Amino acid sequence: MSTLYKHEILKKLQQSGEIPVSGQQLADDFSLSRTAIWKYIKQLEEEGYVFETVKKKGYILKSQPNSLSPDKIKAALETAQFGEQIIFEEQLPSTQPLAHQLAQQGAKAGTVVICEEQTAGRGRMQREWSSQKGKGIWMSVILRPDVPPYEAPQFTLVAAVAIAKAIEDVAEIRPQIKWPNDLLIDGLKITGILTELQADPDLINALIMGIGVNVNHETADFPQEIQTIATSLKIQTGKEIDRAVLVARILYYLEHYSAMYVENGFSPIKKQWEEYSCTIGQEIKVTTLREVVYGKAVSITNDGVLKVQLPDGEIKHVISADIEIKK
Ligand code: BT5
Repeated sequence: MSTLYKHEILKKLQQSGEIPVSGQQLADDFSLSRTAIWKYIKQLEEEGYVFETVKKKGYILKSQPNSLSPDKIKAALETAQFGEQIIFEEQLPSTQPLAHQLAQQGAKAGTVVICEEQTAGRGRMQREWSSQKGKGIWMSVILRPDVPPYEAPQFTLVAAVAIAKAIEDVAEIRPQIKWPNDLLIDGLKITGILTELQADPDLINALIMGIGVNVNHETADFPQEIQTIATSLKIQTGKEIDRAVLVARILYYLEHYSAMYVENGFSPIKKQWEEYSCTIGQEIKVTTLREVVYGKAVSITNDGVLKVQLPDGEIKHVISADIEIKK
């Protein structure tokens, strides 16, 4: 059976809402037999779609599974290129290595690797990233921006704006960006971003953008050790969020803002970043690979570098670090 027909039948039923669509009508539209249509409907039911059958009238789509199937993501996509290619797995150790491998084999910009569960999800510097089954968005997106490798860290900031906007559209709640790679709601972490690079000395081959969003977790779904620092959209809004719709929205903004960055650099995106930021103006602790310093986050530069004023007045430029906001 063809996934294309399944996808099209689903789209028709989605579009017709509460008006029943008859098996005969679907059969005519797709030049299939009524038995074939019935088989596609059965297949969709096995995937978690629920239909009401109205006698002599046809099918009404009553509910859809909260799954991340490529069919469902694609039905919500509004991009030119991102998400055209979606590799979906029920379970992976992490989406990052597979995306790296596909990028090396020439996968196009906008290719997505996504899964329901990661068994060895990771953060920066090999820290663990907890990725419960069916609860969140665990995905890697391949980008191929035509910029020099030293600009790669700025894509973390670009992605942060893209994800913040998508969350605002879909979940109707406003996250804050904590420089460089966290999104917070109510001071708790909702999203982490991991930007990795495949590059020659002066050319980026691919950026592998790892995105983790906690969506439909209850507090008890998180491992004990992060229950006091992590949160989900469901905890914050009280609503179950359709993950496929959120993925499609993230891809939409990621495509938009990464193109804008390649065209004009970070400065046109900087204002948006600042509007979401909870970092600027705060007293912070900065931990880099070499040292720990305390100071006030004064601004970010047009290149996305954080400027920190130390107690003696010196301004320090921080490219990469962990920061902690002091209350
Ligand atoms: C990050 O690292 O925040 C980047 C996370 C990127 C995850 C995505 S999921 C798809 C792709 N595939 C992967 O394997 N990874 C990417 P970092 O700033 O180092 O933060 C890691 C820290 O966040 C951990 O040490 C925990 O304290 C905390 N943490 C772990 N899991 C979390 C979760 N689900 N929600 C909130 N905080 C979490």
